[in-house]
Order: sequence, then structure tokens, then C-alpha cells
Amino acid sequence: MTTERTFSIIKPDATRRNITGAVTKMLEEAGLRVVASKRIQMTQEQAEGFYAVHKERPFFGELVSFMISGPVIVQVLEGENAMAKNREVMGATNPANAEPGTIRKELAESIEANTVHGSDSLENAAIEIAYFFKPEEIVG
Ligand code: YYY
Ligand code: MG
Repeated sequence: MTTERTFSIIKPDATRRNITGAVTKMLEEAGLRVVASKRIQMTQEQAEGFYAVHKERPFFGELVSFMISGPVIVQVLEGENAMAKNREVMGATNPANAEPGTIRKELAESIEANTVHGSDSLENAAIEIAYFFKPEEIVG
């Protein structure tokens, strides 16, 4: 049994619709524990840096614009197999392809306004957590 930490963002489409509690409830019901959380307005520079891996992709500009279009909630999630568990409860990137019961199937608006971000590897989780949180802000 290995307890992991992963990084999550509740995106602007969810803060706009006031459904951040519904998203968090689904994370918690999947066995994930929120051990750090803050509501922030990302700057353009912050969003560009966070998504730097996608900077050559055609959707990069729109992705950054969307991520700074309103507040987000950045979170650290803890649990057994937290990274994979979070990816599972998030569902596929495009909500049209997501499994029933997943956050994106039940709550997302579109492939862009898809409600949640989740780290895709433990290595990236550590990088993404450190991008937004100081160690003392994480209380397990
Ligand atoms: O990890 P995940 O969020 O499921 O997808 P990524 O391939 O990492 O893409 C990041 C982000 O970019 C996605 O959540 C929405 C947006 N995006 C898009 O707007 N259009 C695409 N064709 C692919 C991704
Ligand atoms: Mg991704």
C-alpha cells in the first residue's frame, strides 16, 4: 500500500457555475483526501508556465485564455494510488468520451471547459504541486 499525492485544479467553468463542492465530493467519494486547497486567479504567465508542455499544440492559446478566465481551485489530493485514482474519476479529456460517473461526463461542458485538471504521472504531480504550494501549506 503506497500513499501518493497528486495535483488537481478545479477549472474556471466549475467556479463560474458554483459547482466546486460537487467536484470535491466526487473526488472524496473516490477515496481522495484534499490535503491542500486554495482559490486563486492564475496570471497569464503562471498558466503558460504550468501548461508549457503543451505550448506547441494548436489549442495552447485558448487553453491559457480559458484557465485565466476566472478563479480556479488548486488542490493536493492524497490517497492510495492517488494519481491513477484521480485520473479515473476525472474521466477522458473530452467529456463526450468519458465514462458515466466520472467528473467530466457528469459535470464538464466541453473538451476545453472540462472542469478538472489532474497530474498524469507521479513525477509531474511533484512538479505541479511545487508550482503552486509551499511544503507547509500541505497538511496531511
Ligand atoms: O490531461 P488532460 O487534461 O486530460 O488532457 P491534456 O491532453 O493534458 O490537455 C490539457 C488540456 O488542454 C485539456 O484538459 C483541455 C485542453 N485541450 C483542448 O482544449 N483541446 C484538445 N484537443 C486537447 C486538450
Ligand atoms: Mg494533461
